[in-house]
Amino acid sequence: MPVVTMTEQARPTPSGDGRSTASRGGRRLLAALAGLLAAAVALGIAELVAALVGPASSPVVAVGDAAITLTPEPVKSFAIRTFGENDKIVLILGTLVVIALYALVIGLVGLRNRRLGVVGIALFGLVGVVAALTRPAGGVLDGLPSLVGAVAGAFALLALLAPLQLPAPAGATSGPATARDADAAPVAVDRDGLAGRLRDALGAGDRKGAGMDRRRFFLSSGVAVGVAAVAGGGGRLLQQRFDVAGERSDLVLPRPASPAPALPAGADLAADVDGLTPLFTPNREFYRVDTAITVPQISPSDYRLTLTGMFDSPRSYTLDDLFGRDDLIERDVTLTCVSNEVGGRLAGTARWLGVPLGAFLRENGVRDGSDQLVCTSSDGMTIGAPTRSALEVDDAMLAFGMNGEPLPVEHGFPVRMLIPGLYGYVSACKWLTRIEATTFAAFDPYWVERDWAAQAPIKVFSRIDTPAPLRAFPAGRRPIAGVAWAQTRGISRVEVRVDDQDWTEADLSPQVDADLWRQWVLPYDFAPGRHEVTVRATSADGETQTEERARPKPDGASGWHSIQVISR
Ligand SMILES: Nc1nc2c(c(=O)[nH]1)N[C@H]1C(S)=C(S)[C@@H](COP(=O)(O)O)O[C@H]1N2
Ligand SMILES: [Mo]
Repeated sequence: MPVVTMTEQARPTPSGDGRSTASRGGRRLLAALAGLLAAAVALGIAELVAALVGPASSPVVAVGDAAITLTPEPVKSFAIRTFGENDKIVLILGTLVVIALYALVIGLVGLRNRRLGVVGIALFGLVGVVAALTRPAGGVLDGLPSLVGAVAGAFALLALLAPLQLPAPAGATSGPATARDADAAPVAVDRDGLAGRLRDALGAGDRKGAGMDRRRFFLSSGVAVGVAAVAGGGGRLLQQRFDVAGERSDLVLPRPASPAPALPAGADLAADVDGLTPLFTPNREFYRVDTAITVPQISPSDYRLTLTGMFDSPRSYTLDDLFGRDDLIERDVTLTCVSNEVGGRLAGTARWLGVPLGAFLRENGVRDGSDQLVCTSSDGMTIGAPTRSALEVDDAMLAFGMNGEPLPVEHGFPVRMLIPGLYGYVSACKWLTRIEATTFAAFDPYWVERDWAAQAPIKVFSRIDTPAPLRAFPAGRRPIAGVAWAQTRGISRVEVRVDDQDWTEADLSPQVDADLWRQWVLPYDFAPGRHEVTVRATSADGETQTEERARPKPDGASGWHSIQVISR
């Protein structure tokens, strides 16, 4: 890099106050850092206050929540498709990056005009407050973390910028020690390079000091980092007091009056076929789709399920009320997401335990005029299910058990709805706290407002799990295998086509229940080369999966799953 050695006298700087452009660059760099640290302090303090109010009131969470609500639907589906389970982590990271960029700018603005810098922080706080207050489940207190955080951030910004302010130009040299030798020569100045600015900012290679108090700046920075880390880390830790994991694991599930039918021998073909999806999905591996950045934490003892709207005799239920019923059912059901693409993995099967939904609704006197049940979760999500399906679909339930455990918190603890045959977004409301009997005409729930279909029965679907596409394997005999589903109807046939040969029927796992997917396997002799493998399923009521491709929006993807494989 070009380093020019010279004296101040030899070459006066253009900034008439006798200071080099490089030192100005250095100050800017430190000012930007000041902005960043002020934001860190603001966020850290906000996390601490959120530990009093509740995790969802944290500005990062609230702003992320708002971003999810405001994000155009295509972007949202793209995020679900691309990042899957990690969509929320990506969102939080994105939010933090935006905040960081904004904070850098605030630091620079604050260097020129402190008042404007403070206004910038105030705006930042305002966004957090508004985001927290406008959450569907938001209360007045939810604005507090952003408010207090912003005040702390403003103080931090002022404290950090103070050492960067230049002393008054003429003769006011009573300033900081580092400015003492302001006229010393020679100095090494790399006028424009970033490295030079950095060096200048850090005080290396420039003994001149540029009239700012670096030592004080770095001291204040250290304090800011400490405050941000302790408040933020402590806040996060303290927020765990809202966690209900402990209470969840203390719960003892009641026994069902009607247990799940026994599985036939050899029910799970995955035992013999590598790479085939197991019949039951372990809870930890069960796909998760929701808009909740912080998972709602509902204490079992606080839980209430309220019924409103078109009921003759609506009651409100505690968890004990639900657990204590004598008509509990246990059923094996496959749940799937409307966002699932052809070949996608947004589906899972579990053994669910809960209250039979039809009986439950009838005993509360659901009226004939209601054709939609609007289910509301504790975080304000609304999911609208057809009243008729809720009443008539066998095995529809208010579920509180999943594979022998209380529902995992991510999957709706303590109670969710489940209606086999409907995609999750029109049936499977998690963290369910209210059911309103109403009509489709009267209310559009969350996803319908975003142009997804109001009614969405699951489409006949089949997927190839193995062999994996485009990963070469030795030529010869190996199974082609996967799963197929058509909940409430069941699967009666799965056919596989390799290249342009005829369709061949695959073996199916034993029929367990129409609400359950079926595994399919077809052993096949692969000649060396590249092959195209395609699958299609037929439901027990005779509908063969359509070849016609449709995107997930508005009512679920369709089309045959087809992959390229290579054998050598
Ligand atoms: N409260 C709430 N319930 C919800 C959702 C949500 O975002 N919030 N998403 C729905 C969707 S789109 C699906 S596919 C299922 C997914 O359930 P899972 O996460 O347990 O697999 O939950 C449904 N229930
Ligand atoms: Mo979904």
